[in-house]
Parts: sequence; C-alpha cells; structure tokens
Amino acid sequence: MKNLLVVVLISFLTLNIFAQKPDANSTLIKDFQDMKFGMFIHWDPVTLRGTEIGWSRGHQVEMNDYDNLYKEFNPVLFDAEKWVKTLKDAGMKYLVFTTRHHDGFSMWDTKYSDYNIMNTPYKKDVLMELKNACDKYGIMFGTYYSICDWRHPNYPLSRIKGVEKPDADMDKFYTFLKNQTKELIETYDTKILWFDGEWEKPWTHEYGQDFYKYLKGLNKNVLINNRVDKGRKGMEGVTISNEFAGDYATPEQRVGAFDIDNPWESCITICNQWAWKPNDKMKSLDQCIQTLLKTVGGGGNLLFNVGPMADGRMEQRQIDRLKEMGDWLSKYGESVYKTTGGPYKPTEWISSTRKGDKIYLHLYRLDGDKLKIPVPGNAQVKNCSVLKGKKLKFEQTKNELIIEIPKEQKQDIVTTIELKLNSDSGEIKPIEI
Ligand code: FHN
Repeated sequence: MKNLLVVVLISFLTLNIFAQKPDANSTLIKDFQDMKFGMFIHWDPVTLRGTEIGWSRGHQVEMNDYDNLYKEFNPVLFDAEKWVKTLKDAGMKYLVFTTRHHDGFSMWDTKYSDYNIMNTPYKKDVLMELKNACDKYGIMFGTYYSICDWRHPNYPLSRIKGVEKPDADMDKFYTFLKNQTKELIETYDTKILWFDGEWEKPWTHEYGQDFYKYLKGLNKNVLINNRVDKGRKGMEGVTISNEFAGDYATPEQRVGAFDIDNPWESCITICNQWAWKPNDKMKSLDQCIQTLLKTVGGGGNLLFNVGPMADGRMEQRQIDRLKEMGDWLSKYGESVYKTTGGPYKPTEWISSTRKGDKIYLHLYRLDGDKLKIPVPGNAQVKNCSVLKGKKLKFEQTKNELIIEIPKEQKQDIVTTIELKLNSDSGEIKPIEI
C-alpha cells in the first residue's frame, strides 16, 4: 500500500510539472526559438572595479569595498534606448538583463531590499527604463535573476573564507526570492526569467519545483530556463531528466549539442568576462558569426553577452562588432530566423538550417571548389545558388550531393548556399557529415 502511495505521489508531482510546462509545440516556445538571437547584459556597480560580477566579491575586491560600490555608482551616460537600438542593429530580438546577480545587488526599485539602484547616486530605475525601451522597439524583455546570494543574511553561503551566516534561514530567503520575482513578473512584465546560481547546496530540487509552479501560477506564459531547478548538467546546460523543471536548456560558453527536439539557448560572452573588464579580449567577427550560425544550426538560440561600463555606455568596439553581425543578418538573416537546425549536423567547417522546401548551408571553409556532402535524405535538390547570389552547378547522385563553388562565388566570413528541394525539408532526418 505504502509503495502504491509513493508511486501515486511521484506521478502526481511529475504530471504537475508537466501541467505547467508549456507544450513543446506551443507558440510560446516556438516564437522564442524563432527569434534565434538575443542580448545578454551583465551590469551592476562592480563595473566600477572592472572585475567579475559576483565572483570577485571578497576575492579580487575586498568584501566591504565591494558591498559599498553602490554608493559610487552613477552611470550618468546610461541610455536605455541606445542599448536597445544597439541590440536591434545587431539583429537581436530579445534582451536578458541581470536584475540581481550573486552579489545580491538589485538593479530595480524593489520593495524587498534597500541594496538597490534607487539608493545609488543615480537614483533611477534602469530596469523600468530598459523595459520601456524594449516595448517601444518591439524587443522581448527578459530578466536574469540569481538564486544564490552571497551577501544576503538568510542565504547560508558567502563564498568567502571566514564569513559565516549563523542566522541564515533558507525558507525566509525563498520567500524573498518569490517576492522579488513576483515584482519582475507583475511590475516589469518580464517575458523570460533567466535563473542562475542554482548549483549550490542550499537550493534543492523541492525548492526548484515549487518555485517553477509558483511563477507559472503568476504568469503561465513567462519562459523559465532550466536553472530554476537542479536538473542542469553543468556547463553543458542540458536538463538531465523531465523530472526537473525548466522550459529550455542553457549551455554556457559553448555551442550546445545538436538537438532539434528540445529548446535550448547557448549563453556566450562577446569578450571573456561577463561584466565589463578593461582591455578584455573581444571575439573576432568570424568567431561571432560562426558562433551564431553553429548554434542556430544545432537547433539553439544564442544569448550573446555584453558588459556595459560604469558610466552607462557600451564599449564602442562592442557596438561596432554587433553592428557588423547585424549587417550580415540584414542580408542573410532568412537563413537564420524562423529556421530549424540541420539537417546537416554542425561540424567545424559547415553547418546548416532549414525552412519549408529550403536548406541553407553555412560554409566556413572549403578546400578547392567542390563541396561534397551526403544527399538530403529522400529529397531531390531542384535548385542551388549562393544566397542573394548566382546559381551554382550541382550534381545529385544516389548518395552524394556535389556543388561546384567557384572562387569568385565564395563570400567573406561564411558562404551561404540555398538548396531548393522538391519536398519539405522538415521531413529529413539529421545527417552526420
Ligand atoms: O556565475 C555565473 C556567471 O557570472 C554568469 O552570470 C553566467 C551566465 O550564464 N552564469 C554563471 C556561471 O555559470
């Protein structure tokens, strides 16, 4: 009898999670996947020191110094519309902004902590300004929110040797998390809750499941990543089983593994550090474009991170790099937006996307002028051309598709080839090259 009760309880809990998960085919998830490309922004008073947000507290920056930076924080050159225009010019479709990172500083006018942006010399609600700018320019507004809080007295861990919190109370801390995220949903109408900092011991699978249910109860259409619970497989980002809550997987600082059946989004930095760092190394345009195309080719979204400076500006070199990406997308974006990954799985030198009766090949390197790849399943290629360019000669044998790409037809950074088929590309099973 007892075993039967346990089985019934586990089934109920699992079904309960399913009950809140948006149906994989719902427009919510599909619309998010169709956007393909978003901007991640890591920004708070730590930019005054140019060290890593959260992690440098009590390490590269002495704890009390870190915790008092907000008294100096005055980003007078912050302009939310400029940031959102930079996002749009990059061809990005959504924003995820760090509202509170592991250091516990809240970048909005929250009622639940005085340690917030309104108590800085700047005294303005940057989150509301960003939300309004996103609404004005048709950009989906999303918010990053850290579960762990190394400063908060009720969160048991500080991550600083010798700094203990004997009176920490995790249940009280969970109430704090629920109150703040309720503000993000009800006052700022966030469409995405991008959780992080779930990996430490104090946060449990029970909290994660309850939190997901609570948030979906506030708004069933808010997208919640898999870091709300404990099911994320490290930096690979995949969810280890359906028992764990979360609407999509979150590979970090890497292009995620090919998966066109489950939603996922790679979060990757344009430089090395998440928050602004002086003279940080920035990715080349080739690296940026290939990162985007290989992510999309694998079935994922790319959340590409910038770290604005303490005065409120984004670095001009980062703005310029993002504009270069946007210029490429304005010309060849049909091979990215609203596509599905594959059918050819990404390799180091080629990736692909598909939409309707078309397959797009993104070719990064080709020795010689003949591209030889397996045939696209049972589909017959009817036409082959450089996207926005000239027709290409091709031959389709029983097992091979051979495309001639004369040197003068090759494009900078990546050569995008459009294959027009005699059938729907969606029917083709994934192909290893
Ligand atoms: O510790 C954070 C890190 O600072 C950054 O926010 C990334 C973004 O996904 N997440 C954590 C590291 O996995």
